[in-house]
Formats: sequence, C-alpha cells, structure tokens
Amino acid sequence: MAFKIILKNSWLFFLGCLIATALEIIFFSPISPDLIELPLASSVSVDSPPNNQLQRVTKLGEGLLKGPEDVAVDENGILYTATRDGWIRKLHKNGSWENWKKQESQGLLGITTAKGGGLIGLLKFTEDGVTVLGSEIRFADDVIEASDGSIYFSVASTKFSFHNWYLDLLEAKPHGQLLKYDPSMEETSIVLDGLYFANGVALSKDEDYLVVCETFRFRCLKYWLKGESKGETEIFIENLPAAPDNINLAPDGSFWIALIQVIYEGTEFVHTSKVLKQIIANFPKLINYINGATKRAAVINVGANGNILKRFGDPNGTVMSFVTSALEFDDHLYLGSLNTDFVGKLPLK
Ligand SMILES: *[C@@H]1O[C@H](CO)[C@@H](O)[C@H](O)[C@H]1NC(C)=O
Ligand SMILES: *[C@@H]1O[C@H](CO)[C@@H](O)[C@H](O)[C@H]1NC(C)=O
Ligand SMILES: [Ca+2]
Ligand SMILES: [Ca+2]
Repeated sequence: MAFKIILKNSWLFFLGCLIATALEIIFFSPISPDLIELPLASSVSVDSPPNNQLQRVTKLGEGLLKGPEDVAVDENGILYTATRDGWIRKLHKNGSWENWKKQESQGLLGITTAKGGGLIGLLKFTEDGVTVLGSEIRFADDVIEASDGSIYFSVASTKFSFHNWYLDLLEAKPHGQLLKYDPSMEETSIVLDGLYFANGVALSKDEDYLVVCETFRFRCLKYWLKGESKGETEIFIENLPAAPDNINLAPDGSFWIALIQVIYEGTEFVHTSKVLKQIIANFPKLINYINGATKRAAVINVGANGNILKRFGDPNGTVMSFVTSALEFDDHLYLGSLNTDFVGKLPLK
C-alpha cells in the first residue's frame, strides 16, 4: 500500500515537473514564434543538376581568416574581407595579406568598397580612420554605395543580434529593414520595413533598382530607385531552393547570390510547430541539429530578369560550407563563408 502511494506521488511529482518545465519553456521562451513558409518542394533543388564546383576552389589566406563573411575588391584589384576576430584584412596583388583595421565588434558582416576610396561596413574605414554611419544598429548586415554617395544597408533584425541570428529565424517574424544613409544630410531613413531577415543588398548595373534578399523568406525583392516605378517594390526572385545571404552585381549585369542551408534536411517539421520552436529556442545546443548551414554550400547566378543562369555547389560541404557571399572579379569568383578560415577563389573561364 505504502509502496503504491509513493509510486503515485512520484508520478505526480514527475508530471508536475513536466508541466512546470513546459510552462516555463513557453512563458519564458526567448521567442514568440510564427511558422515559416518553406520553399515549395517543386522548387529546383540546390543540387540539381548535381555539381561540386565549389570543391575546386583555391584557398586564399587559409588559416588566417576566421569566418570571412563578405569580400570586396577595389579598382586596384585589392581584396578585402572582415573576419570574426574583428580584423579587416587586405589581400595585395603580390599575394600578401595585410592586417588593415581592427575593430571591437566581431559582427562586421557585409562590406563594400567606397567610391572615393576606402571601405564601407557599418563603419566607413579609410586610411585616416573610421566614421560611424547612422545611429545605433543592432544587427547590420550588408551595404552598398550608390554613385550619388547614398549608402543603402540592411538590418537583418531589430530584435536579435548576430550571435542570436538563429532565434530570429525560429521566431520567423519580419524584424528586418532596408535603410538609406544620406551623407549630405548625415541622416539615416527607413526605405523598407517588415522584411524577413534583410540580408544581401546590391544595386543594378544602371542603379535603376536595388535588390535586397530576405533570408528566411527564400526570396529577394527589387526596389525601384528610378523611372516610372520609383519607390515601388516587387519580387525579384522567390521560392529559392535555400536561404539567400549576400548578393553581388556581376560585370555583365547579372547577380551572384549565396544560398545557405538554414534548415537541415529532415528537420523541416520544427519550423511548422510553434511549440517545438519554443523548446529549441530554450536549449540553444539543439539548434545545431536543425541548422544545416555547415553541411553544404551553394551559389547561383541570376539574370537581371530573375532567371537562374548558373549554379555551383559543394553538396556535402567537404571543402566549403556556409558560403555567404560570391563576388565576381576578373573572371574569378571569390567566396566568403562563416564556416571557413579562407576565402575561396574559383576560375569562371
Ligand atoms: C606586397 O605589397 C604590399 C603593398 O604594396 C607591400 O606592403 C608588401 O610588402 C608586399 N609584400 C611582398 C612580399 O612583396
Ligand atoms: C563529398 O563529395 C565528393 C564528390 O563531390 C566525394 O568525393 C566525397 O567522398 C564526399 N564526401 C563525403 C564525406 O561524403
Ligand atoms: Ca558586400
Ligand atoms: Ca550577409
């Protein structure tokens, strides 16, 4: 009899603990999730037709560069990248790397060369020093400068920071923005709000529109800067086979977009359940099981009309994974990644 009561009590205790944990997970969850619209199964697979071109890259600066997310090349052919140790490094044409500028933050992502010389990240770096663009920004992502000096940049999330980017994906709410910094007024204004993780930003060849990618919406938008449609937004490309990160204009007027596998194959169901998302968000180690970014790499070349022209991949991530940017220069593609210690270089001809 006594044994039964103890057993009953321990079950009650167990049940109580379970309920308390569940309530705690849901009420103290760092996220209030929505569901993710996954790309249609019919969307072309990242690996179709299968190719492993990204396994053939030459590794630049191997061992020196920690997570070179973005790359930029200036008119003299000098390559720049910002790495996770806070350094901005330059690759000179003679093949030697220079530790150029160091900043406190390890979260400097997108960079672009400035028209008047130097480099623009969220900060502008010149030989003379560093200038801060605009106000307090939690999670700036990519940046581009127009020929009139305006600087367009994306804020991936106004809620989560770079270190918590996966929570933003789990929450799946549109916390992203596209901003414009006007250097003559020294003012920053919002161009587009309510974006789903605003990431890569690129200007078209004639600067008549810009493209901004929404990572976990698996699409990129076109925002018209000139002409009849000025101020209007339309879809540039949607239903991408993986999540778009940085985008760069190619010399022929097409664009290179890096695609990241933010959802590990077979774990899509997590993104269709709010409770599961809350549980995962409470146990950050679980995120490693559902995030496929480090498992493979893919980049696509998209024409100005939004058609996919070329695709390159590393389907099993043997050489490169988590490729976040692809930049074409002098018949080569330069590839940045958050999971390598080098910049990849691939001949295009
Ligand atoms: C390469 O060029 C840079 C910039 O001109 C120079 O500072 C560096 O010393 C050169 N390195 C070698 C090994 O020649
Ligand atoms: C990855 O793919 C390459 C061919 O593209 C193959 O040679 C290699 O064995 C694969 N590695 C793994 C771990 O599957
Ligand atoms: Ca860039
Ligand atoms: Ca990015």
